[in-house]
Amino acid sequence: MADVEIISSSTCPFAQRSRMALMEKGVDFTLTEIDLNDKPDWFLEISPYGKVPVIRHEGTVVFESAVINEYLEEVFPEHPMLPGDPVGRAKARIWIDFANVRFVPQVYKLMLAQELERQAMHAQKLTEALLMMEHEGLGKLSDGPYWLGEDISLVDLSFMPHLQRFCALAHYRDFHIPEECVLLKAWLQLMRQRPSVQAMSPSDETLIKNWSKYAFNTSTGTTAADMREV
Ligand SMILES: N[C@@H](CCC(=O)N[C@@H](CS)C(=O)NCC(=O)O)C(=O)O
Repeated sequence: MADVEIISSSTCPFAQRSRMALMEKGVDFTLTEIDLNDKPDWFLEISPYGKVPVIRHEGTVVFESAVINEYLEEVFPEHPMLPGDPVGRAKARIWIDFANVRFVPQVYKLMLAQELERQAMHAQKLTEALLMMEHEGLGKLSDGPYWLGEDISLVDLSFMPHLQRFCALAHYRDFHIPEECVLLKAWLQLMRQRPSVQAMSPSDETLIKNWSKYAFNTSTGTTAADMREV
């Protein structure tokens, strides 16, 4: 029996972050996949937001991908994925927060927006986020090739799954990473080679099909409800 059980759903980008952390850290884990359209009662009892990922470890339940990843980092210190010094960790957390607060929501808002005017507004905000990642993040934090330097970190994991889903943004919204984001594009290529990314890489066709619920604003899930404009 593995130490950690992760409750996931096959195409969830947030669960992908934590599955990647487990793999990158070499932690043995059990994967329990659930159907988000038919959530089991036992899942609803342990997941107050009704969202994956959730992990169970030694009688403790932890949810929220960024919190799970920090928990894993503390409990399994081997293969560290955060810097050892407070300043380095603060910088890492600033960009993890950026991913959660400024980048990811714009991806969903652009997908969910139905009016052209709103799509243009969110496309502009997403472009600004990408340019900031390029120039203030990858351009200044280190010499690469990863966000914090030579080694992969929780920052890389926070951004990767949603960038993988840009095929859906291209398909439904004709949105593309700006040409000037050369560091970002090189980093994306590098990340695509990692076994932890390849282990959970649905085809573009699957991702496009799966995200039609956002593109046509038909999703009844809580993620869409949280991201939708009121
Ligand atoms: N902030 C959460 C977001 C998790 C999330 O939105 N998960 C989605 C699947 S990708 C989910 O479980 N949604 C439930 C639903 O749509 O009903 C995290 O980082 O873990």
